[in-house]
Amino acid sequence: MLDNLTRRLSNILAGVSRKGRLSEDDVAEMLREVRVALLEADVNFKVAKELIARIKEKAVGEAVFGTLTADQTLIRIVRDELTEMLGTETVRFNYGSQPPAVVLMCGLQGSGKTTTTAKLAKWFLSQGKKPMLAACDVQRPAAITQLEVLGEQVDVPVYSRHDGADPVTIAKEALARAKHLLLDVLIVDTAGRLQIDEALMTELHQIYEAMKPTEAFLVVDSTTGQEAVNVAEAFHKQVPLTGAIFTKLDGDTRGGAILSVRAATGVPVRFVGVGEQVDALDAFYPDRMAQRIIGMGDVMGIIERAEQAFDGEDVNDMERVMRSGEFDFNLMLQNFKMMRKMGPLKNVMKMVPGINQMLPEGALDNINEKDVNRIEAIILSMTAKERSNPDIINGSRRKRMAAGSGTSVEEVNHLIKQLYEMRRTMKQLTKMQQRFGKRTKRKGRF
Ligand SMILES: Nc1nc2c(ncn2[C@@H]2O[C@H](COP(=O)(O)OP(=O)(O)OP(=O)(O)O)[C@@H](O)[C@H]2O)c(=O)[nH]1
Ligand SMILES: [Mg+2]
Repeated sequence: MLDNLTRRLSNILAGVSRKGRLSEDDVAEMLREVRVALLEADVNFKVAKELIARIKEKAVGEAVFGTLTADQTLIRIVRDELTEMLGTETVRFNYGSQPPAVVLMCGLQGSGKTTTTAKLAKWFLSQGKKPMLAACDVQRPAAITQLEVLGEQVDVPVYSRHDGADPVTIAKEALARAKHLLLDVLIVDTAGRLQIDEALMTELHQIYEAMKPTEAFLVVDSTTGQEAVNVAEAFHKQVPLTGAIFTKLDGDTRGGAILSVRAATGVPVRFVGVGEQVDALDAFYPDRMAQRIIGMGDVMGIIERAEQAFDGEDVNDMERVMRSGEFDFNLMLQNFKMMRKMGPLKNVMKMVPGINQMLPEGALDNINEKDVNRIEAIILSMTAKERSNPDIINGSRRKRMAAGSGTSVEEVNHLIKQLYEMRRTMKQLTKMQQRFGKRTKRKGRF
């Protein structure tokens, strides 16, 4: 997700850090590069321009030029302004005053509404809530079946009718049923259209009026680029949207629209879809996203994924270790096991701070699980002492490990080097966060 932009921005900011005292010209040059990077990532022109203007204004205001800590101040300003642009605070889910809360899902055809409806249901389950789905897309008979199948998959009830009843009736009946069953949330899937037309808007409007949803989410396909911003604007005029969900971020997208939509329309991004599976939905955190795209990684994101994968098991140890830089091979091995549960390795790796500077371009996309098996084999061929104290691994031990794991000495060397680099990066991150004073705090569950 947004890999190119992340690479560009982290390189620009790393360049600034190497410079020492920054003149006004240096900063102007850096901002010009940031602007180009944003535009190339398909960020809305106006949004990019305003962001740059605000960063400049702050930089002047805080008189960064010529000071020794100009780079740190500047990076902090960039991070803060990006966060501001994405929506300072994480918006919590609004459960309303009386259950069930109603979520209206809307969007163009094929944007991912039905899939995301099921993903959200799964997310609510993970929050300890009891959701129900309403099949209000009666345009295509197959749409109802699709939702029923998905509902079964996530083990959540679906209210549907196959007798041609109109969507408003179905929605109302579903609401009554959800109330009767004392459920917490009703998620209403609606029909899509190829483009925004009268009929779609009228239907949506009717459902909206009948249901008075606490949340109205626009589902947008992130591969549609800037058009996504226009779509959001058009929908927002008809139905007061409370959030946007960008789908297909796992695909080939420059992703700029996701960065522009809130600044351009006021509608905050709430979730992102990162795969076809029902668990491929991530909550969207503006501060983490900002931190991530400037190359500071997303440690909180990794921890959260781990928590989900382990269903409440304590992963504080992992956080402590990652921050302290006391990483050894035992932990690496343990982490591999955890990471396997956390989803495709490359997605998790992308959240590691500084990873862009550590690896050559495209390296993460080439990560495959077979390589991980080889690494695991090497670690397994180590003695307990070697794992906890890698400093003792000399030449002959390296040879033994290579032979024992069916790999080469080069691979063993490489792995050991990686361990030390990881330690260094983790330490740097901790330092960076101390310097900035403001640690990324968990904003709590929704
Ligand atoms: N890779 C990927 N595919 C997704 C994601 N979300 C949805 N899809 C796929 O996109 C396609 C369309 O998804 P649907 O959920 O049927 O879209 P819809 O908006 O309900 O479509 P209509 O009901 O026809 O308007 C399906 O093949 C989904 O599997 C995502 O986050 N990543
Ligand atoms: Mg659908």
